[in-house]
Amino acid sequence: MERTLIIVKPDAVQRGLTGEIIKRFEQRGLRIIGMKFMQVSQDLAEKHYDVHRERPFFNDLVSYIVSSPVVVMALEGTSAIQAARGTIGATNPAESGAGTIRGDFGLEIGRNLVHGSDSPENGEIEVANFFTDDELISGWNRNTDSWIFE
Ligand code: IDP
Ligand code: MG
Repeated sequence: MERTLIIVKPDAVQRGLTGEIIKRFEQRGLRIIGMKFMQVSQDLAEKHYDVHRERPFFNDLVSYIVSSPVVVMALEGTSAIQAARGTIGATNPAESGAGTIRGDFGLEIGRNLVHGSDSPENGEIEVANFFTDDELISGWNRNTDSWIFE
């Protein structure tokens, strides 16, 4: 089982797309192990995007993620990283295929609606950055699990 951190970014929450976005991960088969509505702090934003610190868009990226509340989810599943990133689409919504979240709802890279972790290692790190252990319910079972996980 892999873990991925999903952030429904400020633009998606403001546009009333939270439910639509959660639905897509849920129907993909990923199991929710944590979820909350929160305001990301400047410190947490800088930590989350630390790998992009030297990029020219870093300040805009941090301003964007702290600009308004977000919904964060920790999801678990086989190939959770790859599956979630497929559901999300390419970084630039203009290059993202129809049927993906960014391809269906976005136009610009700086308003691309959703974050998903890019590797199993980063999934673990990012989930731990956003959730305390007691906010996570790992290892619970859905009655449908055997119809989703072989
Ligand atoms: P990802 O979200 O698809 O994993 P990353 O390369 O990790 O993409 O970039 C993190 C976020 O930074 C993107 O989701 C996007 O919001 C923003 N971003 C990435 N590249 C650019 C850029 O060239 N200009 C402006 N914003 C960018
Ligand atoms: Mg990334």
